[in-house]
Amino acid sequence: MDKTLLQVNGEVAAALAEGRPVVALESTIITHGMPYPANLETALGVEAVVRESGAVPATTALVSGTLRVGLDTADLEGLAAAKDVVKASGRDLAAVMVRKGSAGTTVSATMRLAALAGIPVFATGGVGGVHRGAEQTFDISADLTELGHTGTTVVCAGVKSILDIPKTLEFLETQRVPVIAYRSDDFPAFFTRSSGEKADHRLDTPEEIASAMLLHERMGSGTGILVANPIPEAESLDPAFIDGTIAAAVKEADAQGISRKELTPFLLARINELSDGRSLKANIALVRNNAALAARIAAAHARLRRS
Ligand code: PSU
Ligand code: MN
Repeated sequence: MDKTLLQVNGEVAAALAEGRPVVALESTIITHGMPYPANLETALGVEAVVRESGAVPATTALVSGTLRVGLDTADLEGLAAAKDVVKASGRDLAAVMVRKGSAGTTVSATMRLAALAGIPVFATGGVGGVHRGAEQTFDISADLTELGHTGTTVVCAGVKSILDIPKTLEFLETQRVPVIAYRSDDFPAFFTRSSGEKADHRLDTPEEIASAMLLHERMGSGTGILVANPIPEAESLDPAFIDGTIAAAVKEADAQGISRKELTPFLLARINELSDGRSLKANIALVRNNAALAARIAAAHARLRRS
């Protein structure tokens, strides 16, 4: 791993050097996950939540060929408004860098950059997973294999039922990735607090999660940890309503032959449209909720590492 590939901003570099808590944030949610200007407002709002909760935000992206960790407002505005930006998973970074392109980093790419920078905790909305129909298409997100290779703790709100949730959980088991639900027995389904599947583990405090991170690392496990933080009750959507919306979007994608890396952005955009913005509102609330928990986990982790 070559840290010199990264351009880390001053605030993040200082926090890391002093052992203070930092939370990595992805940028595909900005470039491909939400419409403008909600994407920009969310990106700025999530950084503010991380600060209020006691950590330094480190949004990652590829900007004009440079791997960046910690962005300023102008960078975020540029990414939010850009139309020609790539969606980059970890494997895409090198080729885009060579042609000095810009990209939003997915969960897998952000884990790579966080690991390079030495940031143990990362907050997002939902991770990618095993798509419905994967037995035919083989469409399994690189987020899951990266979780099997990189020791970053990823705080999410579970996965959307655009995915096959039982298969996603099976794949995470195969990849040796612990799945820990926060204050819940069930694995959440992004817009709703339960997917109907049990989570493997439940922990109820940021300190317990930070302790589990340190133990996992001390055993040389070599894999990430997926922390599943259910959407707050008041913001969650009616399961029948959102399931119907997702099913309609998946059907449209099938009919239009949308596949590969276009599939997730297509589904996210269609669900936003078909739900009259209700899914977007829930999405914003849960990302903020995850950012707050990630900051508290990062703070506990920094304290425990010092002691
Ligand atoms: N799921 C969401 N919102 C998102 C994504 C997934 O609810 O913005 C983005 C994340 O960046 C994730 C990526 O890493 O999509 C996964 O894409 P794919 O399914 O093509 O691997
Ligand atoms: Mn895919």
